[in-house]
This record gives sequence, structure tokens and C-alpha cells, in this order.
Amino acid sequence: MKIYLNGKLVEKENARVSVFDHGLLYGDGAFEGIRAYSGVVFRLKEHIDRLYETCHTMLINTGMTKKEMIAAVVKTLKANNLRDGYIRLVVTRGDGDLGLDPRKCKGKPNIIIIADKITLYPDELYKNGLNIVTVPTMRNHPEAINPQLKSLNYLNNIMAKIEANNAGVPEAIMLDGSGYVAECTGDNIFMVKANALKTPLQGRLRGITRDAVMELAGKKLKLEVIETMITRHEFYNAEEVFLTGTAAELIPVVKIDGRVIGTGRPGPVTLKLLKLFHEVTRKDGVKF
Ligand code: PXG
Repeated sequence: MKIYLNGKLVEKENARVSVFDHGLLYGDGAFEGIRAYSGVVFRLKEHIDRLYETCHTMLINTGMTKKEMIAAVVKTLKANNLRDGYIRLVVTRGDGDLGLDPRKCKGKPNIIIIADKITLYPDELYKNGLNIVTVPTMRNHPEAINPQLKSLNYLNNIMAKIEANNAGVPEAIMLDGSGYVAECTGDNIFMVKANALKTPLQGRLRGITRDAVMELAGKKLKLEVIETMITRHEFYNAEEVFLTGTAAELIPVVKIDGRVIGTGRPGPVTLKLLKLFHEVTRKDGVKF
């Protein structure tokens, strides 16, 4: 396996960064999880835009244009002969000292691109849907670490994931600081009710899959698409619930906190959207 590391393609064994890297020491950096489908990197430009927005807010200069970053992703896929796969693009603050002051990293970030095969939820969960719970750890306050930042500091989500693991379920619903549903640990959340598709407005990452699904629901299924504050009560009483993310795509949810959602089976809107989503993943992106 070849890894892109600071402009070079190196063997996996040689793809190493310093123990003084501030991504390791402090979670000081940004990342993207991206997917390629049959030689198309799905919405790569949008992923790169989001990465650069995170870096802009974190005052990290990648030293590369967006065009160069896109070319680097494609180069890494080609070097690994991957037409389909999962890409992890990581930008760390770079090598500093043991203090947290980012100035010590001298504006030289480490840029890493890993392209690998994708690991998915088991098929059974797509067929039967997920049973998930709300966990005590709430999503970061926007003025602490804004959930829009896809930073390397994922402890907030990891704590919630641990709580899901402890509860014996595959995912966790996280609330925002006001008690409204925000998102899951690595996925956005949607509900269907009365010909409307609803998804949380605040406290969540603006997922690339989320955007794509909202467009498809509006244009192809003519659903009303609403971004708003949503309570757990509304989710419990939805007709359908599903999660979206680069890795999971769309995955149905059939139980939340012990409450059966709708019929308790993956719903028709979820299944239609999944089919439509599969169609666009092979068209909408950077071809290579
Ligand atoms: N919310 C959060 C907090 C995320 O991290 C999404 C939503 C979905 O966004 P996209 O753009 O992928 O539709 C993410 C995605 C994992 C994992 O192992 C998830 C993500 C990144 C890395 C790993 O579940 N992020």
C-alpha cells in the first residue's frame, strides 16, 4: 500500500510522522473521509472545500491549492490501483515541541492521504435497520469546538461511541447543548413524517452525504425538506428514521431508546433515497 505523505508516495511501513506531531499530541489538525465509486471520487470538491474551511478557521495553511489537493487524492488512488475505496485525508498542524503553542509548528503541516478498501456495517443492519440510543455526552457547544469543524479532536464523538458500545448498540444519538437532537457519532440523522424530510439545523456537521440526500429528496421525491430543531419526541414518532455518512451511505434506524420507529422496518422513503443515492455516487464527482 502506498501512502501520500507530504508530496511523496511512500510504502505503508515508511509512512511515519514524528511523536512531536501536534495532530498526535493535541488532536490539532483536520481531516476528511471520502469515497470513490467506480472511478469517481464522490463530491471530492465539496470535501476539499470543507477541509479548507476547517483549516481556515484553525489557521492552518496547507501550503497546497485546492486543485493540488484534489490531484494528490487522485494520485494516491491511482498508485493503489483503487477504483472503489475509502480515502482518509489528514492535515496536522505539523511537528512542534511539547507545548501546545501552534507557532512552534512553524506553519509546516503534515499532509497524509490514505486510500484503502472500505469497511461497512454488516448487510444485516441495512436490511433490518439499527437499534440506537441517546447518550449522555452532548455534542460540543459551537463556541467550544464548532461541530462544523472536522478536526482531529474527536474525543466528543468517541465518548459518545463508548456509551453506545456500553449500551450494546451500534450508534449513539447526541443532543446539542439545548437538548435537541444533533447527530450521531459519525453520521447525520434524518426523519420522515407527513411527506416531509427533517434533519437537525444546528449542533451537527454539515455532512456531504446529508447535502446530497436533501437535494435528492427535494428534486426527485418532491418531499418538503426542512432543517430545524428536532426533539427526541419527534424522532420517536417519526414514520422513518435513517442516518447518512460517507461510510454508511444511508442506513435505516428502526428503534430509538426502546421506541419502535414507524413499522419497525426500513421504510419506503429511506429505501428510495438509498437507491437514488447509489445512482449519483457514480456520477457526481471527480472522475479519474
Ligand atoms: N457527523 C460527523 C460528526 C461525522 O464525523 C458525518 C456526520 C457525516 O458526514 P459526511 O460528510 O461523511 O456525509 C461525519 C462523518 C466513522 C467516521 O468511523 C465518520 C466520519 C469520519 C471518520 C470516521 O464513523 N465522519
